[in-house]
Amino acid sequence: MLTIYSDDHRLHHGRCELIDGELKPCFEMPSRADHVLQRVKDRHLGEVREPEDFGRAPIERVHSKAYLDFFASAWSRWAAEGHTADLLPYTWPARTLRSTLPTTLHGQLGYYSFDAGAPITAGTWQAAYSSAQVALTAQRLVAGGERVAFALCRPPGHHAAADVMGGYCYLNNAAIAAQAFLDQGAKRVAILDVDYHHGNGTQAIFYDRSDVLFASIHGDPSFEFPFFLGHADETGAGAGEGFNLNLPLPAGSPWSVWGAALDTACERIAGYDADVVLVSLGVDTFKADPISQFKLESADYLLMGQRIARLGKPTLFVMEGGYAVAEIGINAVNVLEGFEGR
Ligand code: SS9
Ligand code: ZN
Repeated sequence: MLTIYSDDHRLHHGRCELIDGELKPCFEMPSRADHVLQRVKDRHLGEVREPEDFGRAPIERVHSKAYLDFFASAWSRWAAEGHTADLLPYTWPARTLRSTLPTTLHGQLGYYSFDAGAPITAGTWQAAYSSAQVALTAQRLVAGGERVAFALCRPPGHHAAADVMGGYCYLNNAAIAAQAFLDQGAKRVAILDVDYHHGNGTQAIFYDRSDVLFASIHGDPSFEFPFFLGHADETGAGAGEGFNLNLPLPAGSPWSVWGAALDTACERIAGYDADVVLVSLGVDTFKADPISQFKLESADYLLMGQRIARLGKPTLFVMEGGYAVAEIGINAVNVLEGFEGR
């Protein structure tokens, strides 16, 4: 299968995140994408191509213009104030406060984010923009008749909502690609989010719509990030009622539990009559992931790919999380090899 990849991901390299009261190096680091790309090449998965540039218009189909303008200009505003450190928020409009847009950079950063896990550096906008173009380029290939394509996106996207960044995510690559399928004539898109964390951004973007089915298997938000979305009783709203499926699982879940949830998600997707299946491919379900609590083995990712292939649909894989850097390539490419029946 074709892989779409851009070196621009390197332009985003956050310095640190807050872990247990200390600033530690970001888990979401450039070498993640390098390892996945290397494994794609080592396993001769197929050709690797640069993304095309479809501009801002397809991104504006998902994200608000005000949010994009803020994100694109945030670093230059920060630098103009004389700063060189990463730009990180520290105040959010939580309960009892008002969501009114402030005038200052830090106030606006709090308004447009939900956690302190998405640092803005000098190259973050360009990296996130290119990551979205990677997804859009792979999307075009599948829309044009390819059975499958792999968008090797970095930074990831599934925690980003229409006008909110967080959880290492800025632009929702999967949602942007899903909307592009619809805008090019697809009637129904199924998104299967297999990342360890609930894809709160993707769910929020499509929650009141029936043209996108969102199904997610993840650490139960009662104990796991993002904590405030991803429960089983979130089934969609209005026209979207019945088109959102959350399958939260307990800490320690191995393949026997995870694979059963995948069967449930796939059965729902099979009943949806989707034109295309988009997979938010996070491999932080791995037993050695440093920030996660599931127990999947590397060989399990082959089974994951095989099960997804049995849906028999044109499929777009979009890279999300995975922080056991040494094994991220093996695990991600195992899903793709399993899909191809290798
Ligand atoms: C761990 C903090 C986790 C966010 C994780 C985002 C995962 C994106 N102490 N912070 S796939
Ligand atoms: Zn994750």
